[in-house]
Amino acid sequence: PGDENVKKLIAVLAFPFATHASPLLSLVQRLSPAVPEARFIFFNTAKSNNAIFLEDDKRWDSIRPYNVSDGTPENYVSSGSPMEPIENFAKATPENFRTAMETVVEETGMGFSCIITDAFYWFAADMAQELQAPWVAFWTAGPRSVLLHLDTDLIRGILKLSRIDGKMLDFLPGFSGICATDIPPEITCGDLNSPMPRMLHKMGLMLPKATAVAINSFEEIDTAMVNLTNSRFKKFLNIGPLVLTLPDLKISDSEGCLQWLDKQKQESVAYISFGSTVMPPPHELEALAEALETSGFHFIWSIRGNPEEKLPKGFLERTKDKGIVVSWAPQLKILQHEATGAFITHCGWNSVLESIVGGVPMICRAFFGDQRLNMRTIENVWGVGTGIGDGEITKDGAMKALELVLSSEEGQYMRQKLEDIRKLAFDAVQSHGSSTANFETLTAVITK
Ligand code: U2F
Repeated sequence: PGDENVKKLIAVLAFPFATHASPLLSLVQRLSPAVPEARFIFFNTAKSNNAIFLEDDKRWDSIRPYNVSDGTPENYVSSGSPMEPIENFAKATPENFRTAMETVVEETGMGFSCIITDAFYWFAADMAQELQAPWVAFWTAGPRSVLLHLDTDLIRGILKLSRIDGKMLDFLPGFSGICATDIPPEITCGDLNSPMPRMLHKMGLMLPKATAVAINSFEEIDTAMVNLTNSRFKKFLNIGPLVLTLPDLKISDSEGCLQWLDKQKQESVAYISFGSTVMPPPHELEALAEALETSGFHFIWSIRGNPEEKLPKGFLERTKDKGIVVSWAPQLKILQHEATGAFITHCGWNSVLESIVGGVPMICRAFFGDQRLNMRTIENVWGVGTGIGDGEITKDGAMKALELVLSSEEGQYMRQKLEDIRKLAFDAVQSHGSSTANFETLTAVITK
């Protein structure tokens, strides 16, 4: 709306790391037409805002990026640890958000009628109470991990921190057969005084206070979780997969991955990506490269940075007829292409959903956070993928997994199961689907 038609201000508080802010922006883009009189202020770091707001996109004029401090101390010299920017940012919250929100209130003379935040932001419970406004928390991962965070204290009490190896979560409804070592380590053994475990612990305590928790998932993907989540939150709204509910965005494919795929046989290509933050250690990259070279399967490998430096010497030249290596791939389109037959993934939730939507079985090498839990769900609950070796990538383990998924009957069986789940995903976002109904409930919460 033009300034004079703005009747409501809605604050959106994004988490600026990994793939958190862009699904939150997708959610807000979907909400905005439903609340035409509202202006959404998207509070996020400058770096993340610059990455996700496309310059020429005027479709969502009612969503305005607003930069907040990223918490980098003055004269800061980076140690190179990838956790450091996250920890600096976590320390700067919630003051950085509060300052920015106060400035907007002063500038516009309007108060916020609703706060939509990344679910990590437990402090929004207090903000919402002060404003007497609803708090909508958005969880960017799966339903199992959010439930476990609620029970951090219980789980820690039962498992006893020092020895979790070999212990099972059978005492938790819905989690029998899941090992304690498979769940996010922040829950079982993280130091609750350090920034991320502390934030997640507090989140577990505060999230039940949210007016609604929205999640980028759909009820039918994990029916065992539906009653459990409904009983723990005021409103738990599966509204995804969001990738199926947005207009087709321009996805750049400067390296021609899709054209190359057009020339490949059906279900013959392995796509490899470890998401936006993970980089496997050099010996695992080498093992995977050797497995691809020896097995001869065709591949697209998305690897951030300079591939010449990351992959074995001569690998790119020797495999140039078999595969493409790019620094960023049109993943969603690749996974929907009929030539793609396997996805070697770190099991980030967005990747898992995209693989399901594309009907591509997964070969899993999980690293941190919810990823191992997602891997177990893929393997044991849905049966649509396999682990790789003993957790680390080895040449032999990768070759066996590729063989299994790309050229065995078991791989075909996984594809059939995926077809069923995939259909459920598409049904959920149809006009009578569960995600559509939940989205309407969510709209009602923010328009009230
Ligand atoms: C964190 O996950 P990541 O950001 O590491 O990974 P994903 O959730 O799988 O999201 C990666 C997204 O980046 C896209 C891809 C996904 O939408 O399509 N992408 C791409 O377009 N091209 C590429 O070459 C590579 C990736 C965290 F690490 C996980 O544990 C969490 O589950 C996740 C959600 O909270 O956030």
